[in-house]
Amino acid sequence: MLAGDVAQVLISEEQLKAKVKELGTRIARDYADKNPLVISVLKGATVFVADLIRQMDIPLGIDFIATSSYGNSDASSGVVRIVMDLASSIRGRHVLLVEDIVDTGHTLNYLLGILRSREPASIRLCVLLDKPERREVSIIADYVGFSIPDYFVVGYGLDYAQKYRNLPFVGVLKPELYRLLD
Ligand code: PRP
Ligand code: 7HP
Repeated sequence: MLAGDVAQVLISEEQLKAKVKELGTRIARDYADKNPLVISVLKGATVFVADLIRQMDIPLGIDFIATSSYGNSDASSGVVRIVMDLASSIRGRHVLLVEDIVDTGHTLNYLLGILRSREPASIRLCVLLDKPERREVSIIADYVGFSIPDYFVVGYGLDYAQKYRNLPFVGVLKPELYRLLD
């Protein structure tokens, strides 16, 4: 079983559910009359955003953008690429950018730069997980689910070598499973 590869559950399914509800309620209150465009960063944020928008009882749109920097390893290459762009214009829209995790900060620094240059009415950032100890560029999210220690985590959308995204909790793998695969 997949869950058998996990050494420690860091954030349980129940904790995730409660936090997503709290965040969704807060964000919905802040964006009540703004018809925000919720932009999710593929692939990691998909599970989080799917749950988050269902806790936001307001009109909103969704779009997706895909970046890549980690390849199949547990270390960022530091070079961020857009591998799939948005389908719609964000000019004049109130944008909420949703990410699964901010680690070194390179992905969000790059993305925020690109999105700001497209002249949205506003842009705010919501991250499920924040690893402040690992930061190389300053990123301060407007909405944060959990601040976590410097562990490479999997589950609830987060992968290691494209695996484990479908675990319903956030956990740490058994140490012998972390290897560079490419
Ligand atoms: C992961 C994660 C963030 C980024 C965070 O994406 O989803 O986008 O790394 O790391 P950083 O703050 O050090 O830049 P990844 O490139 O692994 O793609 P994925 O979302 O498809 O897993
Ligand atoms: C990227 C990433 N992907 C999965 N788990 C982590 O802890 C990560 N940090 N940065």
